[in-house]
Amino acid sequence: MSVAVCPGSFDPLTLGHLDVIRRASALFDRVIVAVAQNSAKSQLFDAQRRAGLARQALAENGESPGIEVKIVPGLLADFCREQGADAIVKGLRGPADLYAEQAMALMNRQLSGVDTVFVLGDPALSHIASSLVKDVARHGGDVTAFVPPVVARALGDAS
Ligand code: COD
Repeated sequence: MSVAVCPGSFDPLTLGHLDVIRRASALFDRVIVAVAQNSAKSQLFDAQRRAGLARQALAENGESPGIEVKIVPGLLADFCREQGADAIVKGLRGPADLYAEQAMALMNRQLSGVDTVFVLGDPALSHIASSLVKDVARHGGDVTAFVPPVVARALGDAS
């Protein structure tokens, strides 16, 4: 059985993330959506809440039973080894994403031996980023076109 780890901050999960998870699920038998900490970013929702929202969004969306959500307690490379991952799957919105992802992919491969597979996201969703969505919500804007309904409600409550 092939296992992919789909990592991110998911603060919060967006339709862009869901697209990448769906693409990973078409390529691998099992997909672990790995909710991790990006030390360069401050988080709106804590890890438990981010994972809970991701689980609810996947259920709401009728996603496959081969997809599960787990929290990464530390290093992604350690998590991948523990989970027996065959690959890490990341989404690319454009060249800027590749620039940022290249160093992480090489680091993770050296630490764990696990390669990163990149999928190009849907161009119709390439402008969607958690940080932008949070900013729109913070200023009272409508985020329903960018995130699953459960996330839109959570952002509304947090604003
Ligand atoms: N379309 C396509 N892809 C998208 C879209 C979109 N609209 N939005 C996001 N994505 C992709 C991103 O390019 C990324 O690949 C993935 O979805 C997750 O995005 P984010 O923003 O939720 O997550 P990041 O980039 O903050 O995640 C970074 C990690 C948390 C994975 C990283 O910091 C990490 O591995 N942390 C754990 C500690 C660790 O191991 N550190 C060392 C890393 S080498």
